[in-house]
Amino acid sequence: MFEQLKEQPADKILALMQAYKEDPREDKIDLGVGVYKDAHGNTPIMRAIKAAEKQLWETEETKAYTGLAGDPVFGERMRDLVLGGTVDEATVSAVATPGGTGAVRQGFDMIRMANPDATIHVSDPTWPNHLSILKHMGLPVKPYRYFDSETGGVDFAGMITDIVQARPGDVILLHGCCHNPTGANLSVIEWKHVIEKINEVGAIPMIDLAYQGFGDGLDADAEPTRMVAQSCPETIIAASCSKNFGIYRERTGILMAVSQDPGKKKVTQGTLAYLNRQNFSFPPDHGARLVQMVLSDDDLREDWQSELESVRTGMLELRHQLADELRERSGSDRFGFLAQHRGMFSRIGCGPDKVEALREKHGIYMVGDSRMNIAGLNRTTVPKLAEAIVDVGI
Ligand code: PLP
Ligand code: TYF
Repeated sequence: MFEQLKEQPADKILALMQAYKEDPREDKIDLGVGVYKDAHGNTPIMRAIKAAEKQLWETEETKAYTGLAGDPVFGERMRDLVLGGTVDEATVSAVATPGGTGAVRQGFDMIRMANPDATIHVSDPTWPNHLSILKHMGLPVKPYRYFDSETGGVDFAGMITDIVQARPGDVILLHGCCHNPTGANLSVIEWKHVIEKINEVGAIPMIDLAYQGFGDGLDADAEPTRMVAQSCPETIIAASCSKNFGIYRERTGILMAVSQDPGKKKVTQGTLAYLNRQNFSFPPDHGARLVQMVLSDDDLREDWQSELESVRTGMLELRHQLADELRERSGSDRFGFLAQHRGMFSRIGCGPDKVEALREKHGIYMVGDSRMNIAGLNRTTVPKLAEAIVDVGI
């Protein structure tokens, strides 16, 4: 039987991690995988998470199963963090999932159950795992224009032209904030316009929210998701706790389905729990419990928010420093978009030959599509990167 299996393509981002590890150069710079790193290159456990973990160790009395949807309090706290009380709770179904990826996967599964003919419209480009999961599941996919490599911003006219081609019942997958891999995001006014078009064509928005708190702040980053959930008859939301709580390996995320018709909740909630049961039964609890504890305790929450805020502003400072260094060295404003982008990533917009030159000649590792993780930089490496970018002729 196993002889029937074929070799599967490797994840390019994860393969790059390995290549970086094997590079003996001491001054190499890792701008690959999307993991937050501090100025020393470490991915610390956040203070509030560590404190919650200690408290949990002291007080937890059982490791018996939770429920198929996870602990309901986790669901409530996450619903409030993401939706901020902007929609009636009677309209929100939610299940805990293994990470944001688990939420995305379960969301696609729900779509397939509800409407196997739905085409999923994805931004061009999008997170490669969206495409690989959709391909694996055999769901029809169609890209919509998104990134304008000339300006480093969003090709908004192209995006709208493509989105209105969707059929009723199709799904439009949107990054809630901090677009991965480009870093280019819609303005609030542009979001309003997208929502209008989605409703006009009768499509269903699905929002992947993996970086709430990494862009313009916790509420600002959730604002587009809230607008969508308030304005569309049905919304699917896949949110990750990996980055904003720094609990990557704990696999913590949530899938929410919002229907403006509260009569739908019983069946929708039941479907999400059913899908968890088919795929893994109970979702992981440890990370979800830590998140729930941090969000439920005023002191822990305040400390978490303040640490998250320093992470966010630290990345913004690096963006500004890099844009300034590049303005000086290139004598032009063509890299100004780096300061406009938000989140961990920016796509610099060069071809794979230049990405390779950065790696070979300068030991700078970015993903082949020229996506770089800003958090892989520090004040000292920013000028080195700027110099290398100009040196290889980007
Ligand atoms: N969606 C996007 C766009 C991402 O970049 C990520 C990666 O971090 C995820 C979802 C899910 O991450 P995780 O499964 O680690 O929570
Ligand atoms: O895009 C990234 O780098 C993050 C982390 O298969 C990641 O989202 C990368 C690859 C992968 C899962 C997560």
